[in-house]
Amino acid sequence: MQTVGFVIPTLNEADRIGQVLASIPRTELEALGYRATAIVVDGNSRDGTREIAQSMGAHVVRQRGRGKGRALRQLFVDFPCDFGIVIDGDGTYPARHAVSMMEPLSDGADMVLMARVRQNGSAKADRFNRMGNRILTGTANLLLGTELQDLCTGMWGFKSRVVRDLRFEANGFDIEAEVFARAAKHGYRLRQLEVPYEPRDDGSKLRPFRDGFRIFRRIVREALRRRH
Ligand SMILES: Nc1nc2c(ncn2[C@@H]2O[C@H](COP(=O)(O)OP(=O)(O)OP(=O)(O)O)[C@@H](O)[C@H]2O)c(=O)[nH]1
Ligand SMILES: [Mg+2]
Repeated sequence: MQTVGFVIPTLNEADRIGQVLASIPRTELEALGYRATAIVVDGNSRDGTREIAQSMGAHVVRQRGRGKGRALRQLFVDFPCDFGIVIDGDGTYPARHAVSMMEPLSDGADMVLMARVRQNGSAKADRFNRMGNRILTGTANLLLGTELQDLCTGMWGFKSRVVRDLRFEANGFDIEAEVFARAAKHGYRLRQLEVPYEPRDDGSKLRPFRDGFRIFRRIVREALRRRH
């Protein structure tokens, strides 16, 4: 049986990590021939996130340093499964959609990116992020020659060799921009699917201006790197 590791970054997600872990579609994946494991990579939460994750059978890793990028990179070195699915630990992405990611991943695709489609209109708090994401996605497509639908999605899958081959540097929320840009540049085949998304109304770790700027800077760096 092939293995699929769900990589879940968390920072103080005690209210939500339980629901994310419970919604991993283990049975459906098993029926398709995949054994799922949950790997929570935690940024030193102080609200009991790690304990909850452990009690639900997840493999829990404490990250070194801070930031979502550092957390993911720590797991990518020697990634232990055949496939990986990154999914935020805040319950905003439906883990059950992982099932639909396996067909492209087991076939021609090296990565599958899940583009967010907002449900029930758009919450006010989310409107700003959404606009920022549109601008960043458009900038990336322009500068990198990609056709990305959602540069900052927190749900994406990969064949393990992709994260083993590419050496990433991003420490924070610019990790997705770096991964997608490099994968595209290296000729890896990216498939995009849509996924329903429920924006959170509290507990966000994203600081729109600071993180938006870092993502922008990352896109520019990757674009300049392409010319060498
Ligand atoms: N390990 C780790 N996880 C983090 C860190 N910062 C954020 N996360 C997690 O990364 C995921 C995404 O963070 P969010 O704060 O939801 O950021 P976002 O999804 O871009 O922003 P929202 O639209 O407000 O949800 C969540 O599961 C967080 O708990 C960190 O420093 N370390
Ligand atoms: Mg989120």
